[in-house]
Amino acid sequence: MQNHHNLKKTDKTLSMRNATLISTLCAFTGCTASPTPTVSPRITQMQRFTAMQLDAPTETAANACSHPLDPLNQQEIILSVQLAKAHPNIPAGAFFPNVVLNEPLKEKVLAFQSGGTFSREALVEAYDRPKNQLYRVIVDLRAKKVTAFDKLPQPTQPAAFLDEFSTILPVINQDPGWRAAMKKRGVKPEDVYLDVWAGGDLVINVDRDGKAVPPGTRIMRVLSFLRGGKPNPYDRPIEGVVVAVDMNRLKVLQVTDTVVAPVSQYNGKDSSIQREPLQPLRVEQAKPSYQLCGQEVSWQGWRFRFALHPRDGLVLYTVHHENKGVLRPVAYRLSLTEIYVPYGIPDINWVWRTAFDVGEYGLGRNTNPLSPDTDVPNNATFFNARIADDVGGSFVYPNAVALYERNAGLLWKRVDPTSVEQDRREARQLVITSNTWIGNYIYGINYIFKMSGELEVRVEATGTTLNQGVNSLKEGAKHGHVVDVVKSVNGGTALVAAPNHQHFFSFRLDLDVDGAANRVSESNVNPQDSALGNAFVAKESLITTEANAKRNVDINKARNWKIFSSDEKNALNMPTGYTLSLGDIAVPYSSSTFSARKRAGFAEYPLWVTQYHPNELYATGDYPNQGVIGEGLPKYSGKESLVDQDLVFWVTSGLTHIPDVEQYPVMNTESLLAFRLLPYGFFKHNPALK
Ligand SMILES: [Cu+2]
Repeated sequence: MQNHHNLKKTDKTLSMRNATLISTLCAFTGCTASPTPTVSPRITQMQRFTAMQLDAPTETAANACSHPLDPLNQQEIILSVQLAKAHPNIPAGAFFPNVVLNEPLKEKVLAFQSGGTFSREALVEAYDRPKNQLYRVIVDLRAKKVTAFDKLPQPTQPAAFLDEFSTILPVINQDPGWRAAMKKRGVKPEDVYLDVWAGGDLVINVDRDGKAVPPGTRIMRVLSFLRGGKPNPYDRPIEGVVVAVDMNRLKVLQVTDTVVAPVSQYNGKDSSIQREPLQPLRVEQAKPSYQLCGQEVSWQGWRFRFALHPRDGLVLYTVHHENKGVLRPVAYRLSLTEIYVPYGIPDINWVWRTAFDVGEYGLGRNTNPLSPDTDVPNNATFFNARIADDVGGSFVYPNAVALYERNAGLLWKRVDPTSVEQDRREARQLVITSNTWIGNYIYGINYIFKMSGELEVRVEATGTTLNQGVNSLKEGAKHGHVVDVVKSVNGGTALVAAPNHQHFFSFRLDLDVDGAANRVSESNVNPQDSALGNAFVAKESLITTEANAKRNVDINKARNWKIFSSDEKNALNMPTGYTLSLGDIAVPYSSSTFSARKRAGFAEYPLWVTQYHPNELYATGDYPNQGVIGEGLPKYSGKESLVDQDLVFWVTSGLTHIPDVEQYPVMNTESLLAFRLLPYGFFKHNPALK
């Protein structure tokens, strides 16, 4: 009976930082019952959703459109985990936090001919929770066997996985320390939303009972917000309480109980009170101008593939420009490899809040469905995507990726002065986009193809600021801004502040401009001495090695970078090229000795260039969750030559976020320009002309 009672109470606190998706999935499935905490609620709903037999796009595509880079289908995911499970060293009960296509070697992909045969391999990560042991397994899905098996050095950690977000909840809910901390703040435990995070950098050596904590113990940390039957709990922080949980033994290590600040009882609903209604604005398009073949898109000379990767989210592959039947490569693979979000409050409850959203959670695993007329225009085509769960199955995200054309104003206009003839063209753009829901934030990634031969990439951030409860305006203004003064749960006044923080978005651009062999120059514009005083020149300097390829922007020199083909020349006998132009950037403001900053070494420079190596995929390394300093890009960048090599460009776009009242109670979308790739002698003439 007692057990049953606890179960019901726990049920009410069900919640998780990492994108429950339950509400959105329920919108599709019509489910109404609250999930119970004895199983992962997310998986339960996912399985129900999968039962609808939605197909991911490649699973319905004709064979002629199949390709070696297609994501794993349902049967392949099942087989991958079965093969890994059958390995004698994988213990029963292991979780599978990551099951993904093991991408074939670039040479093999580029040699692939439509309709031909190709290999299929999967990377399977298996995690033994009680032993804190991670395995990395490669399986050959054609030969049905394990081809590589690695027991990774302890304590290498996988990303947070689905089971953890539900398993952790009763551990906290039944904890006397946490319950006492809630009571002290006038909050009933059953009224709390628990927000589950990866552990961060704050190590715990001794638990609250004085017992030593084994080094490398897997930790998750949990924040509390007042739910109280109201929407949007992030507007109602319960300050001063953080629970750290040992995820290997599933027990509380520590409950910090420091600042007591009045808890807001704001109703969270103001965002439904809008200005006067907008009149409908519909896009009429009988059929799109693009063609689809499986995961391949062709439009206005552009041709590329896409996939929703469990970790990287939306990935573009084999980006080409086609003219008169000739396909010319521009990029092999474009992805977002990390999002680093450090908060700036020097407090024990905040210092560990340094999210590494790609490596700790995964973008594809937390995809948020897109909706016509709000996320994207109503003329969009939507794609479902299949992602593995952590126990050997999979689920399909509805509307995971959207593709649409939009009117972008004027492409060109000119007037012939002799005839006064007007010559003008519409600028059309093709956008492919996906959203990720990680806790209080939703991120959008947008690849925007233009008729000018330009590819622009933008990142969007929206959701709710990660709010702080404070005791005075002065306290709230120390490292952020107070955004609201409201009634507290105790009948007094509660102050809610939004703290300063930063977002760093690390993109990996495997560019192949007219082939893999490329060179890169930095272009700097300088005034030039001349008798008439009007001269200035752009000087291009070859970047020869990785050691010289950690670069910064310089607005005084109109600095950008030119990527040239080593082999191809244009009609004027100049190497064909593309310009890389950076957009919104940020510099880290935490101390240079701050451990999370050291693990986010990529953020020290907005551009790095390295020589291509197939396994160098992530700016913070393969395993950044509770990871070590020096992994990832700082390790990839050594002394290798960058001349006439296959080059990889690492671009970090950033947002230094000093929030204010306009971002409360909900943040309007902030759209960052991450970077632009612009043709530079690549075409014969204006590429909008055939
Ligand atoms: Cu922000």
